Formats: sequence, structure tokens, C-alpha cells
Amino acid sequence: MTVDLPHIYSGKVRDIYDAGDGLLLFVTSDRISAFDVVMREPIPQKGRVLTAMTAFWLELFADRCPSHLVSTDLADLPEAAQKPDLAGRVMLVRRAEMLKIECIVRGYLTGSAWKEYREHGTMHGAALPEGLLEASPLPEPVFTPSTKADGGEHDLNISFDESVAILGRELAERARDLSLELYSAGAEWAAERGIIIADTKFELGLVDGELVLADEVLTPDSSRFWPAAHWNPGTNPPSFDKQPVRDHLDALDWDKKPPPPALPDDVVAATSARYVEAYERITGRWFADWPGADS
Ligand code: PZK
Repeated sequence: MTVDLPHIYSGKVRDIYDAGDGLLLFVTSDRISAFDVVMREPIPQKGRVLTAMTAFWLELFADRCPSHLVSTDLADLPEAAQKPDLAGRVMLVRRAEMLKIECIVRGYLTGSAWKEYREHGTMHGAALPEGLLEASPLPEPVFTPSTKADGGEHDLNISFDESVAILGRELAERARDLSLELYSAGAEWAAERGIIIADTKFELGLVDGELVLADEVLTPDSSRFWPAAHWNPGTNPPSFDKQPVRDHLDALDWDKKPPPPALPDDVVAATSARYVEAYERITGRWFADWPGADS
């Protein structure tokens, strides 16, 4: 799935190329990571599901905020990139000046936030009510930004005041308010369809001075998705998408360092089906109607 355009960035599971004219080409692969390690086996259609879901949210949010998205249509790409394999997994986007913070919003107490609360009664240093359980809803969603640690893998949690120091007060407040608004709208939408979005990370940027939503939006890779039917405060809910992979890996005594164990075909197929199910539940659309779904 390589593209004959200048390569700009690679993440674990996606790549960005220079499409010219101030545009970038964002390609989402079928790779999956678990416990921070990328598995060897691709998950069929995962990249298309994430692209389709991002496109859906951007449409739903279009009246609340502009985005970097120009097109998901292969025909709109530079000719060098019009490869059938790429259908459905590409986004042509406007090049943005990315904010130097990750806009994280948490609606539920889980992951590193649960760990901090259990140990200190706080989240990002701020007190929370007593008596919350793992996976409890927070009294209200909270903006918990982080910075992209240079070079290193792991991001550093920062306070809102530190985000003001990085961005200036006005931009930091706009980033916070937009992140909270989009999380609340998306989480409410998903909850009505049986999926809890426990937390998420937005990436915002500036295009011609305008604040735009960039990157992936409210996907299982940028968020924690839980099946509402299996949510029980006091226990760590299963991941809507990755649970088959995690269950398989947990049953082995793998030390979570590369190389990862092989994923059996049934685990790969079950995981692919979970991504498609999340898409269809959230959007009410059939994944079969998305470009490349039949390939
Ligand atoms: C941008 N990322 C994260 C995504 C990676 C890294 N519209 C934009 N303009 C400029 N930069 C970015 C975007 C977007 N979206 C996104 N880093 C920079 C990222 C995919 C693969 F390696």
C-alpha cells in the first residue's frame, strides 16, 4: 500500500504523504496494535472502517466545526495515488499547523486516570468525588490535554494552565471548549446506539488561521469504545474492537515486547467483524456501501 508521493509522517498504523497544493494524503492501514505493539497480521478492512467512521463524524459535526478533510474519493487524488487498494482508506486533507497538544477528553474513569484516582483520589492532579469505581462515569466530561513527547513514545499529561502556556489563553480555551462539545455530542450519539465512548483524543490544527478538526475522529483507535451491554462499574469493560486480540494475547504468556505472537485466523476475523459492527451501529450505514468494502 505504498504511494508514489513524497512521504511526510508515519505513525504505527497510518501514513501521511504530500499531495501538493497545500494538501496531504492520509492513508489508514489495516495494521492493529495491542499493548503498544503492532501485530504482524492485518485486520481486514480496519483502515477503511476507521476512515469511513471519521468521515461520518465530520459530516455530523460539519455545522459545529470545520475540518481538514477535502475528499475521501480516490478520483480526487493525484494520479500517482489512484490505486484501487487505497479506495476507502484515504483522506485528502488540508495541511494544517497542528496544535502542540493532544486534546483528550475523558467521560469515564479508566486507564491511567483510574490508576491515578485509585492511588491519589485525583485525575490530572484535580480532586474527584470519593467512591468512584473503575469505569464509573465522571461527574462531567473533563478535558485532560497532553503534549507530544519529543521523539519518545509516551505523551505527558499537562494541566489546562500548561496548555495555556503553550497555545495562549484564547486558543487553549477554544481547543478545550470544542473538544468537550464534540466529545459530548459524539458520546451521546454513540450511547443511543449501544456504544460507550469512554474517552477520546482529538487533534486540532489551524488552516489559514481557522481552528479545524484534523486526523481521525472518534474512532476505536483514537478512543476507547465499550459495548454498553457489558459495562459494569467496578470492572474494566471489554474493548468493543480489540477484545478478541487482547483475550488471545492474555491467554499466552507473552511479555508484551516485540515480536508479537501470531494471531489465529478466527481472532483476526472476529476483530474485523467488531470494527465493521461498530461502524454500522454508530452510523446506521452499511459498511458494504463504502468504497473498497468488497476488496
Ligand atoms: C498531522 N498527524 C498525526 C497522522 C502520522 C501522524 N492536516 C494535517 N496537517 C498537518 N499535519 C497533520 C495533519 C493531520 N491530520 C497529523 N501529524 C501531523 C499523524 C497520521 C500518521 F504519522
